[in-house]
Amino acid sequence: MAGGVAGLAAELHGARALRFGDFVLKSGLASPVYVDLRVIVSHPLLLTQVADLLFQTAKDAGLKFDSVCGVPYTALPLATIICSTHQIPMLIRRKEAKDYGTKRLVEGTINPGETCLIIEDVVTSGSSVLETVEVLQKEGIKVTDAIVLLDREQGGKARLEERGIRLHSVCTLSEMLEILQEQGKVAAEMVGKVKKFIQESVFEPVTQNGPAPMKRLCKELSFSARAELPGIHPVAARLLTLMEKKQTNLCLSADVTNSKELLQLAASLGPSICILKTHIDILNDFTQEVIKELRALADQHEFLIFEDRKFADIGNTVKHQYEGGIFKIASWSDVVNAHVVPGSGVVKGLKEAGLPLQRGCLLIAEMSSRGSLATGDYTKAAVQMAEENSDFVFGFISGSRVSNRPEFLHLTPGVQMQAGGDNLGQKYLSPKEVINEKGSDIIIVGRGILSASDRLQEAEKYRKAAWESYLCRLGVHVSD
Ligand code: 5BU
Repeated sequence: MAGGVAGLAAELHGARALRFGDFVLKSGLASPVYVDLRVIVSHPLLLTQVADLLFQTAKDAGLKFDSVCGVPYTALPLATIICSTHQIPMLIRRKEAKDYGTKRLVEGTINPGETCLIIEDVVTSGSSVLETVEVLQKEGIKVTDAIVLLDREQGGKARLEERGIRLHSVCTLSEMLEILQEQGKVAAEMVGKVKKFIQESVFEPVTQNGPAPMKRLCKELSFSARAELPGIHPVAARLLTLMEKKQTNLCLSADVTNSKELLQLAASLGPSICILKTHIDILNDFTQEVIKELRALADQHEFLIFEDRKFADIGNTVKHQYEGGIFKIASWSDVVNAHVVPGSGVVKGLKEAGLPLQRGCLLIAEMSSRGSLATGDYTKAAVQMAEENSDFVFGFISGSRVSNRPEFLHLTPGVQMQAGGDNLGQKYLSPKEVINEKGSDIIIVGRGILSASDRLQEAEKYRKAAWESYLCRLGVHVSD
């Protein structure tokens, strides 16, 4: 096996599946190493070599299994080669259930009680393997072992073991490093840097009960530290500071149609929230007087007002819509948001009206609704537009952390204590999933709070859940 791994290390390095330098990972971590095994699909010999090594590792471990399932997507072709070469039935896990049609999450013949072996290309925290394991287990399939090509040694093995899954790796990142150093492909200094990085960025469970949220043993900045960042947008700084002071990262989506109810909500829930989000055009009895009172409550209880207007027209039109009309949004709303579909003109138009008033803007990078088209390259374009307009844009509406820059805030709608959705396309995640797993900063909650009999008590539940998830993310232990 050692010879195989040495050859493999050189091949992977040659194919740029392993790169060394300065990278920023999806999690926001700066990393001296970048592992992208997706590229191996362009190197058929290497692909076969990897598949052989994975199968050999399973054989060496004496594993018995009835089927093989690759974690989507890179491990899919690897599982295919293994299954085809050794005549083993394969299972395919769908990443998303189809919105229509059969709604199957696993393709292939499912025989409950049979054992399936998981194949993965690289494991960091173990989350992707766990997701696949959970889907298979729900179908009644036994999963006890997973084979991975490269273990990044950042806590995945231990986390999987906690959940009853043994992880067997063809190679660890440290072993790979040592081989590449011996082969003269990576300098000793870089090897040291990467080893230090591995040690400092281990994912570890931080609570004793239930599925453990992960703490990143790396620099995840606190809200108050982010408020002090050089060049931070003034609205972001104000928001981050009041969040830390009031210990809340809850935004109330005050979707009510009566102004008295809106003001009552602002008065009673004000101390629990960092932002009150309005849809001012759903009020049946709007007057500028309501706005005056709402502003006074915002100042009294120290929360920001965010008119969720979702501007989406050419710059000239949105500027009028923002500062004029009946609502005169720019005159009272600290924050507004915009779709990026018109291109950067939308931000430029809003900026002309908003900058002189020291307002801030969030770009809609992703939406919580089923079938949203704001994904992939569209989301990336939103991030780029924010970066290019950071004098006015200070963050995103998104389902997860879409930018690694700590000066940008992420606000996530579609949050309720129980996952699920409504019958008009809304999808819900829990506060913990949004803050801890998706890396967002602020949860936006509407009906989760508004439909409760005691709205204040419910708001406090959401505030605590989101705040504790934030503390978890920082690595602070939370005790009841
Ligand atoms: P809910 O009652 O918690 O489902 O309300 C969510 C609010 O957030 C509601 O006002 C929506 O208009 C708003 N929203 C959303 O749900 N999803 C999105 O992607 C965006 C806004 Br952008």
